Amino acid sequence: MADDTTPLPRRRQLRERTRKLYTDDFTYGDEEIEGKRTFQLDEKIECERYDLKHFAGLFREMTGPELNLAYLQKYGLSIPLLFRDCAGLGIRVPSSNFSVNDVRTCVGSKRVLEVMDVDTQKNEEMTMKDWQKYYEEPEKERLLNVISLEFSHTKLENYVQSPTIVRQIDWVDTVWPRHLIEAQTESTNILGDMMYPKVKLYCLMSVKGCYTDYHVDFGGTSVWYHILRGRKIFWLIPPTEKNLAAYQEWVLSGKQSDVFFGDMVDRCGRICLNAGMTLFIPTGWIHAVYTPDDSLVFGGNFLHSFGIEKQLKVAQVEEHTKVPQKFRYPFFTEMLWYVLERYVHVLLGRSHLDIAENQRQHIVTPPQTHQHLTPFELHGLKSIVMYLHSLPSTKKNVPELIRDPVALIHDVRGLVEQHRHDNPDAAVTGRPILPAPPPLTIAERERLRLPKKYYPKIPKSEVKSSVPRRRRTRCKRCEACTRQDCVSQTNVACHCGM
Ligand SMILES: O=C(O)CCC(=O)C(=O)O
Ligand SMILES: [Fe+2]
Repeated sequence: MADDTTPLPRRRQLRERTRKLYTDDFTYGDEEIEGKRTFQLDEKIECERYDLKHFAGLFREMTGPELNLAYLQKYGLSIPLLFRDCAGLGIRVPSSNFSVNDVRTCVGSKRVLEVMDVDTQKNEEMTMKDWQKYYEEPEKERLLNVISLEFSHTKLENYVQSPTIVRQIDWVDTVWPRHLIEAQTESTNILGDMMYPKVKLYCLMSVKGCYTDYHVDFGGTSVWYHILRGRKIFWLIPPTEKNLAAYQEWVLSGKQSDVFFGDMVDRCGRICLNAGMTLFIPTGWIHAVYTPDDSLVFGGNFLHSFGIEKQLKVAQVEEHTKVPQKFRYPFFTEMLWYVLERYVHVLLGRSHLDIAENQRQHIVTPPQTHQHLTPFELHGLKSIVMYLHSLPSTKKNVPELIRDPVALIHDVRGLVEQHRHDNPDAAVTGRPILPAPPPLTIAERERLRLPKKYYPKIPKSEVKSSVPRRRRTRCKRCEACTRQDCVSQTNVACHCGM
C-alpha cells in the first residue's frame, strides 16, 4: 500500500490564489491579504434576495416513508429533499445531549482531525483532545470548524446509522467488493490505508459563526445531513451547465474572498435547518453553509445509480479545476469499473471479478424475466463507458480484481443494447437492480482473504500529490510566477516545479 499518512479532508480549500494590486502602487503578498473577506456575510444571511419565496421548486419537503426506491426510480435524486423529522427515514443518531466529550470518548483523544480555519478556509490538523478544549472554551480567538471527521470503524459507529435509502443505493454497499470493505481495520482517513471509499459517516462539529464557502461535494457525491443540535443555514444552487461553468470560473479566479458566489447566479436559495431536521443534497448542488449556533451534525456522502451523469460531470469539473487527489472521492474511477461489473454480473449472470471462482455462491443467476432499467441507469451506464474511454490509459485505474476490462466493456455494450427500449414505468418496481450483498460469514471472510496485490492502489503520482499539505506559493522566480496574473494553487507544485 502507499505510504501516504495524510488524513483525507472532506472538502477542498477554496481560498487559494488571491493576488490583489492596490492603486497606491503597493502590492500585498498572498499571505497578507489572505482570509480578509470583503463582502458582508451578515448581509447574505439576512438579505431578501435569497428568500425561498423567489425560488419555487428549489427543494422539496417530504416524509421519511415517501423517500423510497420507487421514488428514486421515478424521479431520480435531483432536487434537495427536506425532512422535518426522522420518522420513517431509518436514521439512527444519539440523543440530543450527546456531547463533544462523547465524540472524543468514541473516536479517541489522539485521533487527528482536519480542522478548517473559517477565515482562510484552509485545513490544519488538531488532536481530538485539543479540539474538545477549543470547543469548550468560552472565548475563542479563531473560528474553527470540523467537517471532515469520518468515523466508520470507531465506537461512534454504534450510535449512528445512515437513512435506509442511502444504504440501499450507496455504491460502497452495492458494488464495492465486500471482502475489501471487511478488510478495513484503520479507522482514520489516511488515504494510503483505505480499502474502500471511506466517506460514509461524518460527524460535523461547528461553533457559532462558522462559515463554509461554496463548494460541490467531492466526486459529485450526494449527501444526507442530520442536525442533532444547533442550526445551519444553507445557500443552495442547482448544478445546471451554466452554474457549474460559473462555479468553475469562480474557483479558478482566486477571488473567493471578494465574491459571494450566490451573487453570480440566477437561482440561489437560502434554507434554515433546525435540530431534528435532515437534508438530502443531490449530486453537484453548489452550496455554502453558515452556523448560527454551536452545532453537532451527522451525515454521509454517497455515489449511486440515479445521478451518474452529474457525478461524472462533477468529476470533470474537479479535473478542470485541478482539485488535488486528497480532496476527491477516493477510488472514484475504480468504483466506476465495479459498477459496470456489478450490472453485468446481475443482469447477464457473468462475473468479471477474479475472486468469482472462490465465491460461487454469490454468482447471481440472471433474472428469468426482463428487468427494465430506469433511464438514469441506462444513460448512466453509457456515460460511464464513454467517460472511462476518454481517460488516458494512466488514469483508467482498472482494479486488479477485474480480470479483463475489454471483455467487461464488451458485455456492457451488449447489456445496453438489450435494454435500449426499456420502459421507464416498468422500471419503477421498488426493488433494486443491484441489491446490497449480505455481509460475509466468518468462513467466507477467511476463504476470501485476498493477497495484497488486490488491495486498491493509490497511483504513485497521486500518493505524492496527497502527501504534502503545504500551501502553494509563488516562487517569484519563474516566468509564470512573475506575471501579474499568476494563479498558483494550493497543493499543486509551482509552475517551475518548486
Ligand atoms: O456544515 C458545514 O459547515 C459544511 C457542511 C458541508 O457542506 C460539507 O461538509 O460538505
Ligand atoms: Fe458540502
